Amino acid sequence: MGYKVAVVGATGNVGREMLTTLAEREFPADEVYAVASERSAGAEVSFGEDDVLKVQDLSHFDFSGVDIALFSSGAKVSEEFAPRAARAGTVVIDNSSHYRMDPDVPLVVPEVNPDALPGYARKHIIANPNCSTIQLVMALKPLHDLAPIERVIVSTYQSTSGAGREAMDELFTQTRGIFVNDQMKREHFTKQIAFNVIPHIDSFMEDGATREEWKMMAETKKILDPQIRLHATCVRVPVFIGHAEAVHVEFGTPLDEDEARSVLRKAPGVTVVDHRVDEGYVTPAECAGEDAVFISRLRTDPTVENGLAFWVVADNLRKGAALNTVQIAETLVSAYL
Ligand code: 11C
Repeated sequence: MGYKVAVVGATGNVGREMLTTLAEREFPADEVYAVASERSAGAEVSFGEDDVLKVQDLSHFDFSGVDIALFSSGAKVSEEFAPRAARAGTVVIDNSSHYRMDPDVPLVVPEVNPDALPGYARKHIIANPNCSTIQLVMALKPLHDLAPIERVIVSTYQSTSGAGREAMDELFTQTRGIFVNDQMKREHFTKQIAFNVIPHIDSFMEDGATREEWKMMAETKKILDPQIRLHATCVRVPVFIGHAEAVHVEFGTPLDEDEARSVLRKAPGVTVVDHRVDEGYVTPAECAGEDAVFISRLRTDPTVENGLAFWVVADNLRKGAALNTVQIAETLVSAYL
């Protein structure tokens, strides 16, 4: 039997990628509905190579009979409509930040904490982590199984697609504008993004961290281990797709660098590309469109006891969002629905 699947936020960066991923991976769906705000209702979106879906208005969409809904319309929409869908019997897999820290909602990366998934039964909602958290925990989990992680310092280099399609357009327009001497327009970013980097993603919190930095800390603890201490600096860079992170880890027991490399090579969903030569590492330009989380530049950090440093890169719209959501749906239908 096939499932009825709705993609809410179907016209956005992640929503479109969700439709592509469902089609590419041949998710066992009888029906796929594209749903979005009233503004986008009636528009058409591609599903796979040949199909086109007409976008339906979320405020009038009837979730009864829909088995799974993948939400990617932002926290406010999820807050209002995910419980509505859940009451209709739909299991919601939510890509927004709204339910991630709810103790009754599992926060899942299938390769890392699939055991959390049955918790969906409490609210009929499963949360998909933030993109920058997903690629980080994919790298940390195999290492944490080898030697306990005590502390992580991470600096991110996040692409503009994380902020939406219009933010990508802003990078394009500003870059072009600089060459043709046009007036610089800023709408989505707090500073010029073309030929610049901005140490500010999401809103500021009282302690000086940004919410993006707080999310990386809180979500890593929830997914992996509440004992891990993590401090992040999140930076927006003038890249269209692909988030990169420089990660420094301190372990509670010694960890051999070669053993770490070998364990990461065997980890599901992870690809190690680590040659100490020109081009022997992965950058966002190469990871765009790829499913794997790539690890490069692995080396001992001699400045702390049991320290390891590495570089991790992933397509933030795929493993960081749409792919992880679809993988959750796949695990759900194979084991629980
Ligand atoms: C960014 N990581 O790159 C964000 C996008 O909490 O789901 C995803 C925000 C979230 O801007």
